[in-house]
Amino acid sequence: MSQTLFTNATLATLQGETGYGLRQQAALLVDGDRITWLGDMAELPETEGAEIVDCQQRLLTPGLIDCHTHLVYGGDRADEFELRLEGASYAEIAAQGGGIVSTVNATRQASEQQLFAEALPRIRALLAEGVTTLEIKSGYGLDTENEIKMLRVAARLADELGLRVRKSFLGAHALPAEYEGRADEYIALVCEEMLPQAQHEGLVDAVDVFIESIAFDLKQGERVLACAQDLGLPIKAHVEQLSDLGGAVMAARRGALSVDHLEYLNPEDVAQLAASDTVAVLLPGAYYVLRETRLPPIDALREHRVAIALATDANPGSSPVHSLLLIMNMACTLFRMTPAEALRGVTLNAAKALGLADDIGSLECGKQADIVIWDVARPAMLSYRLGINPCAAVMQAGNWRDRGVFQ
Ligand code: DI6
Ligand code: FE
Repeated sequence: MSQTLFTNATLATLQGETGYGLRQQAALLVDGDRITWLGDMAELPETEGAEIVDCQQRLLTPGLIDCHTHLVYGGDRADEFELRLEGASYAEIAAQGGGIVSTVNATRQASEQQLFAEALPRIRALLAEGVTTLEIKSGYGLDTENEIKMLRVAARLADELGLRVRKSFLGAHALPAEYEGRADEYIALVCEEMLPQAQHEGLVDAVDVFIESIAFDLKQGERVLACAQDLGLPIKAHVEQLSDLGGAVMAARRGALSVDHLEYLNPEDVAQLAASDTVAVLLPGAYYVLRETRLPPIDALREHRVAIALATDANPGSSPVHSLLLIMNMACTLFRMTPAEALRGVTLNAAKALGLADDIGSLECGKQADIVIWDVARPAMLSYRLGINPCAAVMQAGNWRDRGVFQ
């Protein structure tokens, strides 16, 4: 099995309860697909035949993880961007048959091949900045055939790009037009047909639901999550994005992997999140694009030591954002998070949000060798600058995905 020894590195290991877990003048050994040793340059292990990569004090981090995306879809919604700039709100556009439902029409019309081709440049943008794992949701098909089509595209993207992809079934994302006035019937279809079939085809790693005034109410949302749990699947939920319906507490009580968005989460409910292992996934891209002014309860989340992850929420409506580095900057600038919290949010805590923290998310012996080498000396540089990509090379599961400067 091939070995790679990274020498003269600065490591942001993310080990420890807070901070970067920084090690200067360090080295790291990869054996096969795993990290097998890391320590000081003064204590290099014996390695015979290992490829030596002199990092020249560059920063190494775990591969970045985008734990919430809607990257597979048809069409675009630039027209709605213009409408919002003229004063229409996201909820008004949705109520008039635009929004998610308009992407559903475009997605239903697209072939699997078209969806794949349209998703590629979006994914490549993420990969160029060191993403090694990402989550992709369905939710723009809203019928059995088209939800499964979306999830197949996600699986194919993983195969062809050699990426780790987690597929979330989001059949309860919006009410399709043909079920107008019959939301409970649609939820029954989701639970009894769509989800079991998608799972039967091996296409579901977790189940998500949108609990919101423009989507499904708390009871309908809980029904979907309960069905998912009956099938043995992990759950998560879009909650408290535009209003407070109590979705976060309900999902956390059920042991959800994550609750996502949270701008309207009542700070007094955060203690109930802290009682679970549920991760708070914040999505500053949607906050920014929708020009939201209400901040998620960051101080309360911090105080109660709830793990906070960050993601792009990449989607054609509320967050046409394809840069995790930009998201880290937004988390600092808009949400007043620290650069260390931002890095934890796209590595270790994002791994937790996907239920993968035993395997990825930090530089630690035994974990997958998903490693990014950055052309910077200090980790705060990753959050600080906008519009520069300092990714110098990427290793995924012990294989060079992009040797970059180490040709
Ligand atoms: N919240 C979001 O931010 C995305 N879905 C959701 O439930 C937006 C999806 C879209 O506007 O197409
Ligand atoms: Fe989303």
